[in-house]
Amino acid sequence: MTTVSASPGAGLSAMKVVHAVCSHDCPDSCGVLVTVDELTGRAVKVQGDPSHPVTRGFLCGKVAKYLDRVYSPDRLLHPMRRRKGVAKGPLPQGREADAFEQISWDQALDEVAERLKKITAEFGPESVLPYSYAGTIGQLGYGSMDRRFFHRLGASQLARTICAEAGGTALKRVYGVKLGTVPQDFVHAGLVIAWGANIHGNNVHLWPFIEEARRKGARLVVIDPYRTRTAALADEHLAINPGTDAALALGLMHVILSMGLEDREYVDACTMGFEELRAHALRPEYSPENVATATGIDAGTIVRLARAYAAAGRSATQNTGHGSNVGGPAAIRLNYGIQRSENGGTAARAVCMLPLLTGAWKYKGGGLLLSTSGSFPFNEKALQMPELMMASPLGRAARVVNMSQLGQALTTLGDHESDGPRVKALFVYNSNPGAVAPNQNAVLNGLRREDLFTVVHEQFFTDTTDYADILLPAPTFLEVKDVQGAYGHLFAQVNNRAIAPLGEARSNVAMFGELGRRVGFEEACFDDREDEMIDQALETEHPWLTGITRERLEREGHIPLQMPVDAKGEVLPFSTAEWFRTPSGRGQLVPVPVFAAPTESRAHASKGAYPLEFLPRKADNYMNSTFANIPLHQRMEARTAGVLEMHATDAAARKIVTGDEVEVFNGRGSITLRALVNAQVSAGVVAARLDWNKLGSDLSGNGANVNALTSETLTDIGGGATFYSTLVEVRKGHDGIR
Ligand SMILES: Nc1nc2c(c(=O)[nH]1)N[C@H]1C(S)=C(S)[C@@H](COP(=O)(O)OP(=O)(O)OC[C@H]3O[C@@H](n4cnc5c(=O)[nH]c(N)nc54)[C@H](O)[C@@H]3O)O[C@H]1N2
Ligand SMILES: Nc1nc2c(c(=O)[nH]1)N[C@H]1C(S)=C(S)[C@@H](COP(=O)(O)OP(=O)(O)OC[C@H]3O[C@@H](n4cnc5c(=O)[nH]c(N)nc54)[C@H](O)[C@@H]3O)O[C@H]1N2
Ligand code: SF4
Ligand SMILES: [Mo]
Repeated sequence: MTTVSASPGAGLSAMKVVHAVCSHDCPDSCGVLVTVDELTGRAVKVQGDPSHPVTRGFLCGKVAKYLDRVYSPDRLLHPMRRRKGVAKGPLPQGREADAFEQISWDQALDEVAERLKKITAEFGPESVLPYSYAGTIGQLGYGSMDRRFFHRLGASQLARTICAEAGGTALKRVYGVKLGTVPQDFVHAGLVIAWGANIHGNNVHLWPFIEEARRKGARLVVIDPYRTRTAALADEHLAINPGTDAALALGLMHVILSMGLEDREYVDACTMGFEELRAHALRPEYSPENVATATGIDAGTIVRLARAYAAAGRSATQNTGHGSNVGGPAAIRLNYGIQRSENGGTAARAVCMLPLLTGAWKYKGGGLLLSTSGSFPFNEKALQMPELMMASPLGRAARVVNMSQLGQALTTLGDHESDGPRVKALFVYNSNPGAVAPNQNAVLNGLRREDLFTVVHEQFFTDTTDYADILLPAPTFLEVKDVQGAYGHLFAQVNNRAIAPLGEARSNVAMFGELGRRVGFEEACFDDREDEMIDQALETEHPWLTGITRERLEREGHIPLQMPVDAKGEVLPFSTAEWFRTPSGRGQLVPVPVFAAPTESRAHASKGAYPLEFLPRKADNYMNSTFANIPLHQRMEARTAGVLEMHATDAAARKIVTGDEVEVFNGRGSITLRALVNAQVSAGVVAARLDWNKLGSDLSGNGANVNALTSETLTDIGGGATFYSTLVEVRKGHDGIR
């Protein structure tokens, strides 16, 4: 905390500037400077930290006006209990409080403790299910005291798969660690491929580095079935058929290997399984012509891209510093878009292999970036204490429930004896499953159960709080202290508390620690608070965190990780064999990735029951479902509010024109939107974006969002959600009325 200016004039207020970190689920983990009026204790300004090498002084459109969210009149500020006789179910926005009565924290915690004790005694501790994701990615807020609490209780464990498990596991299978190209080094690239990555919308701090490279002649190619902001700004947009990325990656390998464009020296030094992969990729099914049929990208383009990709970095003009980037190395910004698909793990694995074949890792600015989260070896074991499960009444590791199948967990789990008990208590924090979880009708049917005791710890009334028995108020990142890594850069940061929690909000750490005491846990670890836990997180032998202490973080705000450097002092991940953390110590090219069309796709032999592929997308100006209730953000997203984007061919075939009400449906559900016929999607693909159910974008009045259509099918690797493998049909009007 630094006091930068104390205004001298009489009666004027003193301002201090506090270093915070944006804790939203975003790769950029921006350094944020919060200006606080010391007399009123109010934050008056947020800005990007100009000294942070990736934030570089700016915040995205979502967080630039963050005080609108922090001081929103709609904040949930007090514990509440559902009023007797009020059924669980959707409540109109702005009127939610009518269904609840305000209670004190003491009453709330006692009631939650009593109910949990009763439920665990009657049904066994595994009948309690925590449900959380990345409302905050601060290390403490994301997973620390909460885990201790549920471990000690013996509650079911939650497999947190909804976002990144397929791709993350794929990356680890190929490289052994979640690490990639240093984001600042994208300025040196000659070819950038944004593969299932909406950089301009979801990872905007990478954008200036790419723009700088492009000013020096670099090319940007986007591979995405949707014409995103990123695609519209690119040199080339390849509108791939959803779920066919493994075919494209194998097609590129086919061209590279048949022309002998691989880097044999690098392949020999750093990979294993090359001959097997080579034989596989050279099979006729991965010829450019066959891959063109699967992906919808023409054969000539595939050959051209493969040659440009393999040539990148090898020509004489590479890395000349101030000169041109033409001929510079190839960097793939792979993001999690491609792995939200039935075979998305295999697709991610195939793409991850490309730089291993061309040796792109050898060059500054080359390689691949999916996630850097593996670079932050925080001591999670100390924070989460899994050994407490042994001290629980269960006395063993509890069963694991997959969060991407919450619908089943709440409706059918327990039908079979081998399932273990039914879920009788659900504790939601850091997440809004009523809006974001797939197969929404099953989820909401589960949440509606009157025999399910539901606690929600939240900042706002959401689509999930409508089903809560007890509501607990949560703080924003301005109101808590935490330590944070990033999945898109290599700086550890401290989030200092800028302002006191609003109302009676309590942090995840404080809330779960206190609840542990109420339930009767006697372990000293339930008394730990933020500072002690930050110290625990940093207490590790791992060399990359050497010298990074809480005191230093408090002083400096952000500190670069101590990554290994080469002779020139450069951090070049996977440039040499030492970097790999696979069992073989090499980049794994085996088992060979095999392309298979998702069962829910047009390309599948069965053709599926519905003809159109649906992209239930994220909004550029929201963070999943976060911000959807803030008027400023709604205005920024007005163009896509309640809209189904479709291609003229599909619209004409259904006699649909822009502005028509259209019902989008499949066997799982239906949502009624307004058609927008445009060129954002190709024929055969339709798109709509995530929103809160209760905001009324479903014109039928049923209060659904896009997840009414998505399934609980899991990815091939990692048990992830498959939002982008969804088939639908579209018809004019709804319920066949028009
Ligand atoms: N503005 C904003 N930023 C965000 C978020 C947000 O909601 N809004 N969410 C945050 C979160 S939780 C995450 S995980 C990251 C995710 O960041 P991204 O991984 O970039 O996430 P998505 O937007 O799901 O997917 C990226 C792109 O993949 C495309 N895509 C869909 N299916 C396929 C396919 O089969 N093949 C290919 N090649 N592309 C496909 C989509 O059209 C989309 O444009 O972003 C974070 N940042
Ligand atoms: N159709 C479709 N569905 C999707 C996706 C998609 O692209 N399309 N994306 C998926 C992905 S990648 C992800 S990551 C998930 C994200 O799903 P979620 O993790 O549920 O993300 P959010 O919608 O941002 O909701 C987070 C909630 O946490 C709350 N919160 C924030 N900070 C705190 C805190 O400190 N304590 C507590 N208790 N609460 C807090 C916020 O107020 C917010 O309501 O959604 C998935 N769902
Ligand atoms: S959401 Fe992402 S880009 Fe925006 S301020 Fe937070 S970390 Fe930065
Ligand atoms: Mo995510």
